[in-house]
Amino acid sequence: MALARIGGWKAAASRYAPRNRRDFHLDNHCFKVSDEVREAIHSRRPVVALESAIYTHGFPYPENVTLASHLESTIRVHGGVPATIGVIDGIARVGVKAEELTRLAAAAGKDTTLKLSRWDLGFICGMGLSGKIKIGGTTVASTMLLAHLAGIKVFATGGLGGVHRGGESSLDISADLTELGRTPVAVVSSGCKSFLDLPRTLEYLETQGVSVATFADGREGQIDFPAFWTRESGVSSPTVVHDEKEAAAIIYAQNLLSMTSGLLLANPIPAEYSIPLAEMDGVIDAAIREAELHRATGKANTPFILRKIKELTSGRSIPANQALIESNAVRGTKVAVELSKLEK
Ligand code: PSU
Ligand code: MN
Repeated sequence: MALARIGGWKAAASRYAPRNRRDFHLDNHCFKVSDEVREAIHSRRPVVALESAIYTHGFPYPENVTLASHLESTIRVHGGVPATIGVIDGIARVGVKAEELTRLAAAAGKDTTLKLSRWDLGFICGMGLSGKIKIGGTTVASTMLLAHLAGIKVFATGGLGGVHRGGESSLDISADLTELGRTPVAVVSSGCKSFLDLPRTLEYLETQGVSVATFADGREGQIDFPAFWTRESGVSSPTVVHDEKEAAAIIYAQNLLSMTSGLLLANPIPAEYSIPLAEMDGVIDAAIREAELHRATGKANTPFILRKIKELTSGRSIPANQALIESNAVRGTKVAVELSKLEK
């Protein structure tokens, strides 16, 4: 009887608790990888992860539906396999079907839709087991964690979280930064929005052991770490890469060195969409003041500021935002393609 029970427990444990990295490819009650993505990872095809908090908490509905499917097809056109990551019906999913993507995007702005960072993942999946909580958009931090569980090494997004202004006393520092310090996934982003404290963000990444490289795109001299809508930030990038081959070589080297940290690849917004820093500064200062007035702190801070910026730029920030994410998806795919050549 006791033995049978132990046998039963063992069988259950092997179903729910992966014993080694290969087993992470298996599905369990909290984590599912789509067939297409699993097959692509298995055969070492270039897979690019995409986050879903940008749809649930960054972009308004219905523009986010169009963006979500556009990003997936952009990755395919450039020879990659997209893996959008999010929580649906309480299950963390890597790779979603078209109708699931629409469900995620349509959940934008609803009180019941959670913005999920690393610390909320267990909560939503645990509650999901009892059917209580269903949909959540994953941030850079939680998307990295889930991408790594599935075996994905490259992830494209819009903006990275960072150290908030005044973070030295509020300690509001995005979990994206610590995740980069502990999870070996390369994140392609347009840097950080300048409502954050960029110099402190870079200092913090250095402390976490995260390498930060900005694509030079033929530029000479000082290369700035980009500030999302703006190519220039006045803050110098710690290192520079010239093309996707170089970026892939760094990922490959970090793997060969068994490094457990990630890599931040900063891809400046395409020049034709770049909004001058001085213009954005005024808008951002006003948005920060509004956020303080409404006491939008903690995880509500970033979505609140994004909404205000959209209002204050009469929606002009949206096309720029779309252009930079698309450009990051293309970059991410090219990096993943180069990486898969190195790994073959
Ligand atoms: N910055 C943006 N757009 C975004 C986000 C950040 O310019 O959509 C989202 C991302 O999902 C990022 C998260 O991972 O916000 C960071 O939130 P927090 O600061 O609460 O960790
Ligand atoms: Mn925060």
